[in-house]
Amino acid sequence: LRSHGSAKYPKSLPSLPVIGSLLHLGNHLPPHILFCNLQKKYGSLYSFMMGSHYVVIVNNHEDAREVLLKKGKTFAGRPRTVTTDILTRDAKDIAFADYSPTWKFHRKLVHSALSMFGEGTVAIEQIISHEAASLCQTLTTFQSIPFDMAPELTRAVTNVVCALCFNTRYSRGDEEFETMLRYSKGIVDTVAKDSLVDIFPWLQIFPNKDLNILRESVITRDQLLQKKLKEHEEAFCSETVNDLLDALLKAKLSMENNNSNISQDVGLTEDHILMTVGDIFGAGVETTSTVLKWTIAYLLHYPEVQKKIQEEMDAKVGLGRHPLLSDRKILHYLEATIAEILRIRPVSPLLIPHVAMKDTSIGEYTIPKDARVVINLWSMHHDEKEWVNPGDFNPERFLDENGHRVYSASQSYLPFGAGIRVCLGEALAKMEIFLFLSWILQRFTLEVPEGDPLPNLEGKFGVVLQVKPFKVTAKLRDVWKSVDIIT
Ligand code: HEM
Ligand code: PLO
Repeated sequence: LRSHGSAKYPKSLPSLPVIGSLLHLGNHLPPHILFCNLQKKYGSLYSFMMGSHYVVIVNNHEDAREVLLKKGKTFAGRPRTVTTDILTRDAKDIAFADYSPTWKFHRKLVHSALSMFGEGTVAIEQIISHEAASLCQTLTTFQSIPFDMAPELTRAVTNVVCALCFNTRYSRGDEEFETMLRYSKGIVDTVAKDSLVDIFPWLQIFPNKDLNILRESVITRDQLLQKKLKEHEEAFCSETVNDLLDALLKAKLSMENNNSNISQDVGLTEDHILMTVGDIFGAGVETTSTVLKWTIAYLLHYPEVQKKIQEEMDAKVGLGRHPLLSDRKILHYLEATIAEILRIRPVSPLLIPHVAMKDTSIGEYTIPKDARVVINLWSMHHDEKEWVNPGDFNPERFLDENGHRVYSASQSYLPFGAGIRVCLGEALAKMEIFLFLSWILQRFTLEVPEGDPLPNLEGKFGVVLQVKPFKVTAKLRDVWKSVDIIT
């Protein structure tokens, strides 16, 4: 980079070959941890060139807030990458689309559809509770037999987002659900590796194999989405909008009927509708199920935390009724545990990369247009200046001396991002996580199967930070054995 007069750029790592070797010396550390460690040498804001891209890594909350909030619009761009282009038909979705009128329009449509069918209504509480009841039923059939809870958790979460997007649900053993599990794993294992990944070069060791898996997975996903679209078009009635897909179709049709070209201008094409629903469906499934898996993994490591959650529930909810969303106000310890999980194992430790849309600055440093800006949430959530023993799992850090939930335990905490690119599903995700966990823990105690190791808490980096598979036993709690109020 040329330096203009007094312009001061973030400290730059020496050069690509050196970074390459650094990454290798790092013994293949996952990028969020490597970028956190590099602060020791380069400070909390630093940059490097990766191929032709200038990349800035932000590791502290002051700078992150400037990027996401104070200068949110300036940094609202997204980079184009090989893998996300395959996933989204060249960024015709929301999450990987650059800042544009089309992106804005779709984000708004989805936002209002989600509040119409979900967040704002009692309907969503019923949908989630129904799935939670069905999940508990399944856990009962596994009574004390060690099993992998992941597919059942995923099915419960999928059914909630299925209800919102498509007005359908999957039963156990449904073939379409099994197909979805398979293609989604294929996508999670391969997408955003390459360009998060012009950034992470060692991943280029297997791009071809990965690209093939990604392409095949995307083809299968597209067939599923196409089928849903066809069914919705056939049954469409503009009077009864049942789900997100109906809402998108309605917007498209009403624009076409006004025989304007607006639908082309704002990009309300079939591709856009499919990719937008694909985003919400994909995000809805992979994020929430990941948080539930992390929570269970931690509860197995910290049985005393599980016990405290149960004691609080016994005292405040009891056995005579189901947990309700309104209990979020009184189940402080459970809410604190969820907050702590989102801190210690953020779903998206590097967010999605942002792009500077014009020449700008972060703090005293000049940032040129087109710079890719990676917010390292991991560093923020593990900052020793902001958290006491950040490596320790400790829900109490989100409670005050009266045991009440504190809302901003630290400024250095943004599990859903912030600003104009903030997560669209935050409210939905929080409702689901709370209800599923409270239903499960009201009735069951989760334990490590005898002779099995504790779950690995390291995490596998990808488009979401995944837990490695592990088994549990779900034992019906003694207090329940004599109770039959809830079936
Ligand atoms: C974006 C976190 C659940 C939909 C994001 C971002 C984060 C995030 C960190 C990126 C923000 C940025 O790049 O600045 C989470 C967490 C979740 C969760 C921790 C669960 C606990 C969901 C759910 C949905 C969803 C359930 C769908 C209903 C989206 C979408 C975006 C997004 C569409 C892209 C927004 C944009 O680029 O304009 N999420 N998310 N998320 N999330 Fe979530
Ligand atoms: C998950 C796998 C799906 O098959 C496709 C998909 C769509 C949207 C992505 C999601 C995946 C992963 C999590 C993402 C989400 C958009 C926003 C969310 C990246 C790849 C987060 C946490 O940022």
